[in-house]
Amino acid sequence: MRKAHTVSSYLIHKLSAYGVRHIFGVPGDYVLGFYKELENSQIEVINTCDEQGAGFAADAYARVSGLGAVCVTYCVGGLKVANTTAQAFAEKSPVVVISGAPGTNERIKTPLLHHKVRDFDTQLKIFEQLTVASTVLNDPQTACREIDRVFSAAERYKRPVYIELPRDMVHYPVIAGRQIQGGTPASDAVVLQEALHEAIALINAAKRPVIIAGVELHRFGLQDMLLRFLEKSRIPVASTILSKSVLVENHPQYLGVYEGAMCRDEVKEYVESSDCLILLGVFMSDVNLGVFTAKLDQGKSVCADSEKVTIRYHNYEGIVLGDFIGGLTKANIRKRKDARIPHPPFPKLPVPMAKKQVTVRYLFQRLNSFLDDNSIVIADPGDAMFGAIDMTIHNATEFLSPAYYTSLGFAIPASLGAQSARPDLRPLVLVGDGAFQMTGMELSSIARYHLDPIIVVLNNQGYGTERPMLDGRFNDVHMWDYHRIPEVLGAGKGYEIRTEDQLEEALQEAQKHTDSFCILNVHLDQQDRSLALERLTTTLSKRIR
Ligand SMILES: Cc1ncc(C[n+]2csc(CCOP(=O)(O)OP(=O)(O)O)c2C)c(N)n1
Ligand SMILES: [Mg+2]
Repeated sequence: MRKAHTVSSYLIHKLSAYGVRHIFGVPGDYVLGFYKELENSQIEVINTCDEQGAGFAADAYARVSGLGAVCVTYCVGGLKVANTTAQAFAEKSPVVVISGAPGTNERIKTPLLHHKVRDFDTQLKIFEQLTVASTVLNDPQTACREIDRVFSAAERYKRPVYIELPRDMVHYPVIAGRQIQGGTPASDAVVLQEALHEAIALINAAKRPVIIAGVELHRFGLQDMLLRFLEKSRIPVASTILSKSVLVENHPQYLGVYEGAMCRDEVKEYVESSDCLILLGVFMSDVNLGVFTAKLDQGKSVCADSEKVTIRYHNYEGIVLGDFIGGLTKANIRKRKDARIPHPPFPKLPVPMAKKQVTVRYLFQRLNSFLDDNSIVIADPGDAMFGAIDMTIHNATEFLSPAYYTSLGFAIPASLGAQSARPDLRPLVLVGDGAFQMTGMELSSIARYHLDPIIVVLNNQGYGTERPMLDGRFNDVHMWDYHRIPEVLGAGKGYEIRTEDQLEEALQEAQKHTDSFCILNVHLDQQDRSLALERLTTTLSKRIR
């Protein structure tokens, strides 16, 4: 006998079956009934101050544990997670967006119900653009099948999905039928053989092949396969900023982050002088490629992602990424012995000096040595992200940053999501003052759920990334006493930092203080910036003027 379900119990059952243990959101009257069902379930509801915070938290949760979920009310809440869902779509992070909605029985004669924008399906139409599958659960006959369908799509494409739940459907009984089988389709065997044949010949003929490991290897669970390929071939490997930490960064074959003109010279030279580039699951996006300063020659490239395989100028369709990498791993690939890996950055930690103002470079050097096996680094776009490029992350998948879509305000709520998913990790959050002012209030949620991230606010008095492009008063932000936020929240520890020795003291205290979050307000010179940002903004400013 199949278990009797209601629409909501089936949806909750499905979330649990996919490993979701926390759901983020803000309730409203159109979704209160479903919140009560959630409260009575195994899934923990994490209330955020604002829906955008919930959306970013769910995105980070998905990146860390495979699937995330956010639950909001109709339009006033739903439209606030449009941006975070867009980011999850762009960066392939599977988030289930559940939105309450007016009941099917309330929609007769189109009354002007609160939160309605234009038509009852306005929000649905928007989310159709932002997700890979969407549904309105307005029919108990099809509800289970619809839920199965959208979850399968999230799993297969690693992208967000949208489920709208009219409030009168929550307790409707449903019959769960046979589950639709999801998963990935098989590769076309002939095309796969042909592509592998061409790729293997190119790789074996090359003198200095290099792998660039992209973020899809993480999203599609192919990191172990990558390690096997590395082990077998001994080919050196770089990551991109979006895929940073796709493999452990102290791996003996790891070169560092490759990002065109933005990365370290040694990595740039090694990659760009290679006679065979093997790009696996890489997003060919502007920031990922150093704003197109990357010099990657297609004529020397084997490029495989979840959509297609391109070898030199030949396209192969219908190949599953895992089958391609698996094929390379099994093939007779020549083992390399002569790769000379550049030294890691930040070899020696400078002694902290009293009265010496903290610079961006010093800050990252010091933070790099602060990391341990339990750290997960979460960086907001801005110099927080660029400065973090050269940090050495100890374990795989322990660096999160929206390096393609680059929405500010990700990092603080992402630490809520990441630490809910992985309580064994302590987030080190790197955030600009501008970004902090967008979603920093989620520190309140972090306090409420007793999490203990360490927040480093890079306080350079405004939108530092934009100043070298085009400056004006519009790049200033109001000065806050970030270190005094714990006074307002009644939780957390704050530190104001201007000099190297103050930074030292604060970090040592923060390391010991695990009862609550710690926030370090690090004053930086307005003109100071990381080397990577210096290079990026010079390139961008040439295009704007
Ligand atoms: C939501 C959002 N709004 C605006 C931007 C455009 N933007 C890119 S960088 C930047 C400045 C960020 O300032 P801050 O967080 O202080 O970091 P900094 O550049 O100073 O390192 C802005 C406004 C964006 N990326 N995301
Ligand atoms: Mg700033």
